[in-house]
Amino acid sequence: MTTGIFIVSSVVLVFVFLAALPRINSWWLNRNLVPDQGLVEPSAESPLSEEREIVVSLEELVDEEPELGEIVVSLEELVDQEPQASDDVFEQQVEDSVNKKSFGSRLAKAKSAMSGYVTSIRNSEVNESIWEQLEEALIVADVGVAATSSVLDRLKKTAEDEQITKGPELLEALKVQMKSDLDVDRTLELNCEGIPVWLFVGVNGVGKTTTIGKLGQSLAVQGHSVVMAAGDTFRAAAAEQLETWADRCGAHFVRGQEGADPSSVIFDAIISAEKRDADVVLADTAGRLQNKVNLMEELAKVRRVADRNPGSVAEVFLVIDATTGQNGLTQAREFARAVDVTGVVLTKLDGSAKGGIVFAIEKEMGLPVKLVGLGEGIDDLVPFESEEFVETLFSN
Ligand SMILES: Nc1nc2c(ncn2[C@@H]2O[C@H](COP(=O)(O)OP(=O)(O)OP(=O)(O)O)[C@@H](O)[C@H]2O)c(=O)[nH]1
Ligand SMILES: [Mg+2]
Repeated sequence: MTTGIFIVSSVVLVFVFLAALPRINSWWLNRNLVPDQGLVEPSAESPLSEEREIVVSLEELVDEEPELGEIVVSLEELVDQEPQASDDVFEQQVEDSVNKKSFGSRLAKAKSAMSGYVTSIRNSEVNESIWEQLEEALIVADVGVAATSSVLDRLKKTAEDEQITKGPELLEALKVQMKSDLDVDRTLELNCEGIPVWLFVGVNGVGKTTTIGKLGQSLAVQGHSVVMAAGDTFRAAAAEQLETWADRCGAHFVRGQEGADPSSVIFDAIISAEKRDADVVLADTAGRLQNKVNLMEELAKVRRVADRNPGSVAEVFLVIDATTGQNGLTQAREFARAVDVTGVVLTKLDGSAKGGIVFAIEKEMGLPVKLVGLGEGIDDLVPFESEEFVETLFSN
């Protein structure tokens, strides 16, 4: 009998010991984690001490199993709610920033280039020196020699006809004249037979891909479905850059192999747009120098192919970096010759650009500046506002 009790107690003790073994083991591990292994004593902030905390808190979690269920539920709730919340916040951010970042308020450099002259002209009578100051101001603002002399010739005639004698009146007359010069149609064309294609062309690094990304976002916000075509097949990274933008704004994305014919990639995108009944194809192209004849011919081919049924080239945007100043005019001439440009996107007007290039492009090339890039963010693309632009240039 006694022997029986002894055997049963021994068996129970062995079971209790086995059951407690994992806990004893982890207690032993925690106790000996650092010093016994000859490692450096962890400081309060060291990753090792974090590791110990993680071990402990994981064990606590496992001990308190029911709470795990609560965590899973709350994660599920989060996942359910997240898209709704972030979509709303995102759209609100886009709206806010478009309202906040008014065109004029971002033209700091353009304004500061002119402001000294404007103050001086405002305090002058109309005489020989005021004309010299005006000429200098317009050149400094990047209006260009030819456009400046055309602006001043006409202003001199107005000053004579209207007998303007004071600086402030002369400035008002100049503003009226410039606003009227810039009063052109800047509509972005989406109505055409077939799938509208907007091509983006320009020299390297001017902001073509970024502009497509920003534009894709604003078109998406307006409810348009967009297909983006990675027509820059020179580098795989170029397609990846565009794909990132497509993901951000929910556009469908079409790419080809590195080195593929850009025309065929863009044509594939048009077919894909037709299948999914999309509103527009935004087609990227590789940056190229305007004096490389074969590359300009390739661009002409891209345009021809994109214009084939079911596609219809509705816009060819020449993207120009405003900080390159008058060089932008040379680019405009060559690209217009090759691909029949319909409008200009002037980027980086937030940087050191003075903005006067707008007059040169519009007066000398007859090309409307339709969009303006005012930063690298997704909402930093705005329609060109000629009235506000002129007011900002001549404010002080
Ligand atoms: N500050 C500023 N930076 C811009 C603007 N637009 C584009 N950028 C920047 O200019 C750089 C070049 O932009 P991309 O869009 O890669 O230019 P790209 O014309 O596609 O260049 P390639 O494909 O190499 O010819 C990037 O760092 C952009 O973030 C703008 O309006 N303002
Ligand atoms: Mg690019």
